Amino acid sequence: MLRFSTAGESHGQALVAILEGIPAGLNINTEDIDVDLARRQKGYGRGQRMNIETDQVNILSGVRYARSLGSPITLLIYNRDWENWKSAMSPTSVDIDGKHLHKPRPGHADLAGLMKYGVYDFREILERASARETAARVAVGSVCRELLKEFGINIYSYVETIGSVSAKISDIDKTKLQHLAEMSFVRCPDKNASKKMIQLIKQANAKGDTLGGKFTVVAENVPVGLGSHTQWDMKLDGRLAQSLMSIQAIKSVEIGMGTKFAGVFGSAAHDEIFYSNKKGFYRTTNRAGGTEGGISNGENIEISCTMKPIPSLSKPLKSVNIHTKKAENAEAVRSDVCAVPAAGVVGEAAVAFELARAMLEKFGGDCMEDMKNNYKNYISRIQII
Ligand code: EPS
Repeated sequence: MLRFSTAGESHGQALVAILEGIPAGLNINTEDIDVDLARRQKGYGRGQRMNIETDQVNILSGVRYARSLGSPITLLIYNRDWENWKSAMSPTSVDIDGKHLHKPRPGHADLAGLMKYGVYDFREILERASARETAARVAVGSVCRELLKEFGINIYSYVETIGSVSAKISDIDKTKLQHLAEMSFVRCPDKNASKKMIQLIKQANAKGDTLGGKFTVVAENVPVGLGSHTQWDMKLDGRLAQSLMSIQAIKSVEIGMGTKFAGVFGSAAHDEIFYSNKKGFYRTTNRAGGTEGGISNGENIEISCTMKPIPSLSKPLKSVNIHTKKAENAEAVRSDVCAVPAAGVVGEAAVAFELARAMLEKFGGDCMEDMKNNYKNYISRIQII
C-alpha cells in the first residue's frame, strides 16, 4: 500500500516525508523533485519568506543510483530560515524571548489548537499548521508523478479565480492550458485575468489584507477502473477530495461540474456514451470530471478547489489576548498575501499521490516491471470489450 507522512515545523530545522510502497526500479531524480519544489515557491503574492528559502530535496533512503529500491523513501528539505529561529525553536533549551504568540488569528488553527493541546503559546500550534508543510507533500507528489508518467499520466493545474477576478477558461484551447498557466505569474492561463489578479493582490497587500481563490487540477490519460464503487472508502472521487481538502486553507473540492450540477436537468448533467471501432467507448463531454460511481471512467480527472484567504492579515482582525482575556487585535505575523498559485502545485501533488496509490492497488507489483505487465494485461483485456 502506498502511504506517506510528513514531519517538521515551519521554522524548525527541516521538513521530512517518508513515502512507503513505491515499487523498485522507478527512476527518481532530485532535479525533477526540485523543479516542483521551485514551482510551489513561485506565484505573485507570496511573502518575504520565499526570498529566504530555496527548497531542495535531499534523499536519505530508498533510492540508489537514482532508482527506487522498494524500501521507504525519506525526503528531507531544509528550512533555510531555521538560522533565524534556532533559539525560538530550540528542541533543547528554553528561550524566554522565543517569539511567543498570544493573540490568536481568526481563521487559523491558533485558538482551537491551543485549547486542545493545552499550550500557552500558540506558536506551538501554528508551526505545524503552517502551509510550509506542503513543501514535503510536493516532494512526495513529485515521486508519485514520476510513477504516473511511466503510464502516460500527466497532471497539471491552473488558477481560475483570485478574489473577485475569474479567468475565462472555456475560451482557451484545452491543450494550451498547462503551458499558459506555467507562463503566468499567478499560474492563470488567461492573460487578461492574470493582469487583473496581480492588480488585486497589490491592492490587498496595500490594505494589509489577503486573498483566496480557486484552482483546478487536471490528470490526463488516467485509465478506466481506478477506485471502486464497492465500498465507501474505496471511491476514487472521495479519496481525491480527502487528499485535496487536507491542504491548508482549502474549503471546498468540486469534481467535474461540481456545484453547477445543482442547477441543471439530468439531461445536461451527464456524459453520453458513444462507440466507434477506432476509439472504443467514448464521450464528447466530461461533466463528471473523470469519475462515475467512484471509478475513473477514462476521461480526464478534473477537480477544482477553493482556498480561503490566508488568515494572517498584516492589518489584523479582532481577537482576544489569551492571558489577559482583553480584546486586542490578532497577531500580525509575516505571511503571504495570496498563495492560490502555490496551492495549485500542492493540489497536483495531492492528486498525484492519490492516483499513484490507486494505480498501485489496481496493478500492484514489487517492481516497476511487474506493475507495467499487470497494466498491459488489463489494458489489452478492456480493449477487446
Ligand atoms: C505560512 C506563513 C508564512 C508562509 C508559509 C505559510 O511563513 P512565515 O511565517 O515564515 O513567513 O511563507 O509558507 C511557507 C513557508 C512555504 O514554504 O510555503 C502559514 O502561516 O501558513
